[in-house]
Amino acid sequence: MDSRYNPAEIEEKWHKTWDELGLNRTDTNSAKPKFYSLGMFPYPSGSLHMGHVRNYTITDVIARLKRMQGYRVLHPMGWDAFGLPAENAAIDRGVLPGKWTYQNIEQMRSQLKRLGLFIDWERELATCSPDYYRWTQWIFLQFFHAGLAYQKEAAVNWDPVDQTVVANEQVDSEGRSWRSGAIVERKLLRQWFLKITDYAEELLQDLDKLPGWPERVKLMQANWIGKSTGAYLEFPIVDSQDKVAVYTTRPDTVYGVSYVVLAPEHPLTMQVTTPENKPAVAAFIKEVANQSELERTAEDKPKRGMPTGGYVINPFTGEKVPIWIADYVLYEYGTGAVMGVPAHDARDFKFAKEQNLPIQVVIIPEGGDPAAKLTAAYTEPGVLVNSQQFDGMASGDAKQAITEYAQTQGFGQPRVQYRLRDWLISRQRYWGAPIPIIHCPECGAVPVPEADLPVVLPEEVEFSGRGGSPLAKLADWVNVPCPSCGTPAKRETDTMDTFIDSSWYYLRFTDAKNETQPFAREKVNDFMPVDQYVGGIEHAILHLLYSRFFTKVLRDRGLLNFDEPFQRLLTQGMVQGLTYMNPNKADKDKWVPTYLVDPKDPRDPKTGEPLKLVYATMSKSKGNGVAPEDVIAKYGVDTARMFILFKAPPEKDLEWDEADVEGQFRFLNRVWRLVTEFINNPQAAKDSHNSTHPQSKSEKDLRRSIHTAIKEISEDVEDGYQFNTAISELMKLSNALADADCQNSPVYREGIETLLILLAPFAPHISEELWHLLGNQDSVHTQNWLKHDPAALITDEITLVIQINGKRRGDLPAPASLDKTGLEQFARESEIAKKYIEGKEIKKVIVVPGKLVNFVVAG
Ligand code: ANZ
Ligand code: ZN
Repeated sequence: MDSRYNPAEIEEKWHKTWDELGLNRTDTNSAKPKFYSLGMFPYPSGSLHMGHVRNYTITDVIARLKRMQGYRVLHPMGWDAFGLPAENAAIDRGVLPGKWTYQNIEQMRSQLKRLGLFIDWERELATCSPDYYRWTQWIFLQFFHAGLAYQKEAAVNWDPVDQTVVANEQVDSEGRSWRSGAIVERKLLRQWFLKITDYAEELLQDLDKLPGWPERVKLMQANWIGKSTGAYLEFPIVDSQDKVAVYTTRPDTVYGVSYVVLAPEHPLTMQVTTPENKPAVAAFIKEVANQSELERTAEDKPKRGMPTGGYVINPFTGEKVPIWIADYVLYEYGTGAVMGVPAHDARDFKFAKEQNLPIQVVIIPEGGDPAAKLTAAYTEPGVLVNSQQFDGMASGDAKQAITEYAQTQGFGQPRVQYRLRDWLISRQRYWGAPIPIIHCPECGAVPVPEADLPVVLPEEVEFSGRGGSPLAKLADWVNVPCPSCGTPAKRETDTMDTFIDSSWYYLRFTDAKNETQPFAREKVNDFMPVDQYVGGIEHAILHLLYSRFFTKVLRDRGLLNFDEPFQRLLTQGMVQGLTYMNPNKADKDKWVPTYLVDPKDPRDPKTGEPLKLVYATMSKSKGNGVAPEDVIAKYGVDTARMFILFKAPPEKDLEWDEADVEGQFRFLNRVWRLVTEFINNPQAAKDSHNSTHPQSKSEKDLRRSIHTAIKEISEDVEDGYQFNTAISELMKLSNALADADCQNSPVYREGIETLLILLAPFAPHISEELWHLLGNQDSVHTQNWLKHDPAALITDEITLVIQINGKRRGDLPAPASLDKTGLEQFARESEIAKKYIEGKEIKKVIVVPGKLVNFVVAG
């Protein structure tokens, strides 16, 4: 028999056979429990990178394992195929977005197929295909009918380079768009929103139903939702019927209000401004309108503002308080107005100092001096002073008492506030799902009738360059009669945020071919929720929050019957490669692509400065990527998988290291040799039936190793997918086989078979090939996962420690069968004991069975 391991040959062969046998298809035998293993679907950029390979290797191992453990497994794949890069390609290269996208899908599909993953390709979907986005549009209409999709004039983040709106969450901490990297501007536009705020409380509460999610992801979601509790208080405007409503988390400080501040965009701003202040206020409003939210709220920036000349009355004191406007008050949060309490809020303190506004202390530390001068805001809890009937009360109690008082007096009430905003979903872009709405001059926004879905995205369009949606220029497409009254009307030309497409794709996989509904209720309820979801931490907030929101809305529409889409979540670490870094530079500028550097004398090609070699997340710009196809060509898929799984636990970053890749290749070669030598041994046992009665010490030892491996690996994969330690156990088992002295025994055959079954989910091709070389007709992947035999783990030898007067003098192997008396006798006769007790009086012997014998001697 050929003793050479040739991965390329066997991998291709088994892909074909598995396909023919349909092993990768979803088992629909409903007698089995279900398991849904899902990796976050990729954007079809055109080439598979190592992060993808890691992601889908993890879900594949889980899928294969669960399958062997008796589950019917759903492990699908699709394409998150709408989005801006396709449009940019159209602009830059003149290729139609649809064509570009489908070509990329072709290419990535064949790269994925080369990995031999057990993916049910019959359920493949692409979000840009009309048979998918038809249902995206249908779901949008569900939101619309539920009153959860609405239009509103909004100050939006405008990306001046890509000429599109980006959501708040798509702007980074420096105020840059995640798309183009340009600093975003503010612009007023009529936009579509989804009312995710209606679900804020449930999205927060239900995090408790997700014990299988990483704590840090749940914390990020909770912070994003940002629940706070406080009070809503109304300050009547002097000489007006109107009131300024504020939201405060510190009603206990209301006697310390020095001023109230309106957001410049607040509708009352111009009304309260006195004529002489109007020009300055109007100019200020205009200026602020161009700033991003981040600029306005940055901690380190001076707070800018000005008086309006108007006043309110503090309803608690009856005092007149000036109304200001300032950039740090955001129109979209709370009521868009705040009460300024400089003594107890850091931001107000700064502002009052800068603007020379009075500072009135109303909370002091227990036993503190009410007259002491503040050098900074006192923001800790304390005792109330200068607060009339509330003086002397603890600030915590005062929050409630003051809110209750306001409520009985009719100028306030308790209020819960969330930082979460409604989700802005309209994009002035082409390559997305058209929003299925027709704007009629008579009826307003009219939904496209369900029978007319999908609203097809015209494929042949002209890209004249960036700026505006090409859809708006297609008169034939835009102009349609109103579905309700027949008046000439216009289609909505905005398309949906691509996060909408990915908010429900996991549902579609349960019934991907359905032509009459997005999914059948019984199918979605059968396979959902996803049992194990795997993807990058970059999706910790948005994608996961949106998906949870969609699930809850669809549940409330009666389309499905579960509360949460993803039972367990694994956020995989990044794949890192070695790259050069200039330690004198910051951020993006510090990376120098490896291909520009002479490894013998690594220097910055621009400045000549010496460079450091470090691990960093693989990326094109750093030039430190390792192409999956190169690794596969050199070592095969199984080695790539083994390396990825062995090098780091799935949630940790993984440092690509060629030497370790080779190490795994050598291991697989060892397995190959071990099994082929066994096959070539004419005396080898023909079956392993009698292996349960090992006779010789070698047989017993080997059998213990076999069942230890089964036990340990089963625990490792159950317990947080510790694939790295599982692979260590496989290595131990292969060593035990190599060292065993019973090649002809049925136990040895049991060992070989066990090794292949346990290896199968990790290195599926080599284990299948060897399984067949062993003479098996069926697939190793249809074998049942193994259960360990507890009897095999029992050792018949213990290590006995000998003590003299409690002091350890040595140890020796002893038969496990000995009882207390037998052990004492055995210990007395040992060389160690003889040496120490000869000629001495033994006063007492203490025996701990299985462990030690202690001789207490005199003298
Ligand atoms: C008076 C006060 C006194 C406040 C004090 C704090 C300390 P969270 O916890 O994030 O909900 N605030 C309210 N609406 C605002 C807006 N639209 N723009 C900017 N700031 C706003 O924060 C609530 C607190 O943030 C509120 O409580 C308010 O200031 C401010 F010693 O009211 B506070
Ligand atoms: Zn109409």
